[in-house]
Amino acid sequence: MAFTRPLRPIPDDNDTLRRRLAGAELPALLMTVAHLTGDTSVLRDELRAPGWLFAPQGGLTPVQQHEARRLALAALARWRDRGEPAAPPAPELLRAITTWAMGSDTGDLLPLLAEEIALPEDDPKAPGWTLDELRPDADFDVAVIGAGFSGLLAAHRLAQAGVPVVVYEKNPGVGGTWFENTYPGCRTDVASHLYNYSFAPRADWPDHFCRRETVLDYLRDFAKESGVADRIRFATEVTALRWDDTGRRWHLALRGPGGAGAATHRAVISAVGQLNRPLLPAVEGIGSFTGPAFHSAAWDHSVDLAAKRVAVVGTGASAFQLVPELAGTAAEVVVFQRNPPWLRPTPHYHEPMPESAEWLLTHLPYYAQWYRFWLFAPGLRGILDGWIVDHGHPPTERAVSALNERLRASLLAAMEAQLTDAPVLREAVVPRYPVGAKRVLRDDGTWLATLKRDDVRLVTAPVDRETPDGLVAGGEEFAVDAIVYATGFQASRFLTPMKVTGEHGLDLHEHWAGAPRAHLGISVPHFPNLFCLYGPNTNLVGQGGSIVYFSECATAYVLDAIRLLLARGADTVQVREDVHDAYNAWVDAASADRAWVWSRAGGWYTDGTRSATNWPFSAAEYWERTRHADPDDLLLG
Ligand code: N01
Repeated sequence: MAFTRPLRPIPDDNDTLRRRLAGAELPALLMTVAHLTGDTSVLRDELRAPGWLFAPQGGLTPVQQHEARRLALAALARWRDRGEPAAPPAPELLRAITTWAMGSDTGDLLPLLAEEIALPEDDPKAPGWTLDELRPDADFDVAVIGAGFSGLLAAHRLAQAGVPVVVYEKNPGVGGTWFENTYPGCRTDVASHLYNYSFAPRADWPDHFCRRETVLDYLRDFAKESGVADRIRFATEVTALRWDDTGRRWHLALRGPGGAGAATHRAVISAVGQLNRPLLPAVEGIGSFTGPAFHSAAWDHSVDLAAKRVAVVGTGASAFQLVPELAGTAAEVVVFQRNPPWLRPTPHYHEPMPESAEWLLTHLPYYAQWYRFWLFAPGLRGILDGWIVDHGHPPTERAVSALNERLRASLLAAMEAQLTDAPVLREAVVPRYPVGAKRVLRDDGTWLATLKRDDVRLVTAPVDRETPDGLVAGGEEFAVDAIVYATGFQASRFLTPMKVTGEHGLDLHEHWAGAPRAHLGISVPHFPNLFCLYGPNTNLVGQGGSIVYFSECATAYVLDAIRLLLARGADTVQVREDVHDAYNAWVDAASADRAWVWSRAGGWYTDGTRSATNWPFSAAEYWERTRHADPDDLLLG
């Protein structure tokens, strides 16, 4: 991996170029060609992808693909022969290209899109200031808690600004959730080329959706190459944070290799994640099983599951990946399902990247940016609309709007096509809740094929209790040799189990009283100089971008708030209470009209009355709100 890599020239002879283009994602290639040549005539209506990302090549037919390749090759060869340099697209060209791709005018999105198409070395979200420039004598430093995607990013940005930073990481290595989740089959379900920092892309992701080991390698490489690794105190858990009203700094209680410790810092960024603390179900008798039993996020690799009878509780994203890996190795897998997942067709989910993809990403100027845009942009428009409740529809547990009904029909058709030979299974696996109420999982046929196997049994009765021999569900006992609880995380219990005490001894968790809220998911009134990444209401549900993108946005905001503090000679910064309250009223009102809060299906997106986890708007909305810290929203002291 390299942060930025100089592009290499494209070949002189057209036969070689033609071969290299074979692995191109054609919508992205056409956009690249239009950009480089300035000639948008290649962006023909008949070559516009009919739907976003439901299939490779945007679902273009072989005939369309042939024509797109032919046009692209001819235009690229002419551009190469003219020897023209590659430059960022002018706004009108950017608008024309993205409007073609998205099927509606992108005039309102241009500043965001310009950032997306920027080269990694331009890194538009990097802080444009340094501590030395603003306040060279400032006694200011930051503690970052957690060295996952968000924590490494925050530490890197602070280092870029010359702000002293220490990262506390409870594990012996970087990666956060990617360090901890070692279950078989663990991989991303966001496209690999989007699942990296915008300014540190990787051209050589081996798979469309990378395995956990590859993601972890990326984060390790990033920590090393950026120098952030040297700032991390590994195996050191922050157990408590206490704000000192007089000294105006945070006191941290630590538990590390040498036992208990303490540290003080001017500011703290919590980057502990939402999906960090495993959740075991509240079933009677849990702990009484005499064989091995463990959570999917705490996989016990000392247990050999070959030829064993294994129970897996849950059918969320983790179970969806690990059950197919166990099937065929274990003697039998018994899957306990409460709510089945909706499945989104992704035929290339387990496939490697095409052979020449890396070549294109490293040779063809701006192809990497347009490819990323193609992966990123679908949710900028449209997808969110599918989750919004239309009270006039009227909403039901089948669908919450006419658009939601259409989404349901298309996902259902794809599932039914796999279930023509399994009518009994069909009854069990078609969800009885609206699409979007839970995470929609990426499907290439593996899941339902696994459930059809003779050595896999699906149990839909509720788990009543754990016994010394196995699990009882619907009154029947299932004797097994091992139990895997793929039952998710305590997502809404933000910043636990840390004890966080703010101004005048205010306890954060008592203050929240089970309903965590923060301004932009970042700041809580009365907790000065404390910032959260991936905090309350920042989980993105298919509306474009990725959670890495959200971390980049939130981190840009945090750095800007710190800039204000330094530039104005202040010691503290915190959000105004009225701003925080108005913001959260706006979020809660919108959330109430999203499929995940409206539906009774439950799960980690909701507590039954509201959502503490999900962002109910578009990614563009979050980008807009986090571009700058508005001094009018803040109290500087
Ligand atoms: O957890 P989950 P997860 N009896 O909470 C069931 C990310 N992720 O670890 O739906 C029976 O989604 C529960 O049933 P129900 C991703 O954001 C990403 O799978 O509540 N079942 C559900 O089926 C994801 O959303 C990847 O009715 C019980 C399951 O357990 C998030 O992590 C991979 C039960 C829990 O599903 C969490 O996913 C993995 C009980 N008593 C995870 N209690 C990628 O691909 C709970 N369940 C990147």
